[in-house]
Amino acid sequence: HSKESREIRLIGAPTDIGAGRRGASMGPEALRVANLQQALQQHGLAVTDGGDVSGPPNPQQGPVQGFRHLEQVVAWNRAVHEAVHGALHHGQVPVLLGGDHALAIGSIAAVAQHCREQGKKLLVLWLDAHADANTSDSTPTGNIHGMPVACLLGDGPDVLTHIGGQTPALQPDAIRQIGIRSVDRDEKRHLRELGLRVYDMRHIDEHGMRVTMEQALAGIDADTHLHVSFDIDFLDPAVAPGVGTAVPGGPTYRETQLCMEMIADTGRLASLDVMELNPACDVRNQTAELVVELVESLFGKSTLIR
Ligand code: NNH
Ligand code: MN
Ligand code: MN
Ligand code: MN
Repeated sequence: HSKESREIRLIGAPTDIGAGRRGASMGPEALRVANLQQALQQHGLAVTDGGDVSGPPNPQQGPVQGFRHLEQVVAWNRAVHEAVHGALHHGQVPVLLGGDHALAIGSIAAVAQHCREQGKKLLVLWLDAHADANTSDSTPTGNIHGMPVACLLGDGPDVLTHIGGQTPALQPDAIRQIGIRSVDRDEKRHLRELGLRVYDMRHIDEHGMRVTMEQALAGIDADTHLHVSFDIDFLDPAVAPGVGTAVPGGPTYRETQLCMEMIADTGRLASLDVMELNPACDVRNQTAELVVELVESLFGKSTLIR
């Protein structure tokens, strides 16, 4: 098993513009305080911290026509898109430090664009308690962090669906969702219409994490660019309290480690989002520290001792 030799570039996006609860804007700094860069470097990986992208402040307003802070969400996503695309152009592995999950629109749109340019197949693993497939009609909150999957599949406002040059950025068969356990009533209809592959908690309960990951990773080959969009609320809140929208009944510490290790074993991880860490909800930065361990596993920590 050869180790990924490409340089990792950390890109902070300190905003909670798409979330209902404030605090994810502190996520990038909490991960730095938990020594993310140093932890990865200890495994011999080359890691640069590219600092933070910037964008407008959170005006803390209510939804307008089904969207909260649409204009500001667009501005942040443009900045993220540019930073992620730039890293990929330099042959780096971009690691987006959120920030709320609405920013996955810009990140994944950039990855999809890059894959088209390079003639690579793209597979996105969406690790989350939520499906994030709402539209302005189905959203119960107007929070755009509940909409990135729909936007990437072409269902959303033009200003968000057109960020990556081609709309839709993704086809439904390019995305596989894992850990889902909270889907809004009308969002469920979208998931069915889109035919998304959803490995929900019921699936993980019945088949176990190992079989679930074998299924989710099936078909990956040497031409595949694997992107992981990791919403920290994927984890059970008993081990990861530092998130804004915790849902009980998530994967345990060991199940999540196995999930990350099996992703690492493919050797194809080429970009990553680490989203929704909310230090305002955390206990002594324990969730940030846990996330650092999991990201180490994603980049092959366990293969070093095998
Ligand atoms: N589905 C809810 C909504 O649309 C919650 C979304 N919150 C998330 N998604 N954290 O991952 O508001
Ligand atoms: Mn999410
Ligand atoms: Mn390009
Ligand atoms: Mn979530």
